Amino acid sequence: MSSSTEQEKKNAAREAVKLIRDHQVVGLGTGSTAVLAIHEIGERVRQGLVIQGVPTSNSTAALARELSIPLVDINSVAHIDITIDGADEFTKELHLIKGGGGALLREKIVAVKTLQEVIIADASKYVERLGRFRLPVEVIPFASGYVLHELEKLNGKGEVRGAPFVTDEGNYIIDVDFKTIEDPVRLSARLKNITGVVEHGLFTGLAERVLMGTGDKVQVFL
Ligand code: ABF
Repeated sequence: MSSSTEQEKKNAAREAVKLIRDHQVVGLGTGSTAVLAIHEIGERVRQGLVIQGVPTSNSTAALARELSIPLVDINSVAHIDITIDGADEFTKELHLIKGGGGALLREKIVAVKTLQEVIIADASKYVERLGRFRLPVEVIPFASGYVLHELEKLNGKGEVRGAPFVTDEGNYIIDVDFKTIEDPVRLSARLKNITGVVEHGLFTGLAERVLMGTGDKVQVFL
């Protein structure tokens, strides 16, 4: 990764963490950009910030524990005040593709419980139309063959990830090439209708803002 991309991620992460207030429940994202934010949060906790963290993956939970960020079980809180998470692609409509890191299901569960979902990204993640990045779809292993076939009917060319890769919930991920995704909202509904699909990486109407590092600045998309 170029140093400028790394700096763009760091700048976005830093601006996002400034939004966190004392006594909030904070969703902790997955991926390299979110990791930078979690390190920043760890520093603020060391300086006295009082929060309860809700991790979006086992790897994020392990990092949070390493940084002594207090964690709380998601099922013991009514809502999450703010979440800081990454994305693989985003548009100016705040439509996202997430799940490159394999954590989309828990990321979406955290997102739907979150009052302020803040996405952080470097400039390479901005696209006019979603689809350059293959869409991750989480499926029950028993249904993977059937889902691959149903995806083809939607003009999606799917490939089961890894050897296969298994998610924190023990499911498979199918990465789907839809070329360009013109209507993410419509495709979201059609994907959720396929028996055996647990969740997918299209996040529409969930992000409150995107903070994009670009050069030495941070651009806010609302
Ligand atoms: C997570 O971070 C995932 O949803 C997304 O796939 C990934 C992006 O990773 P990175 O920040 O390393 O580009 O939020």
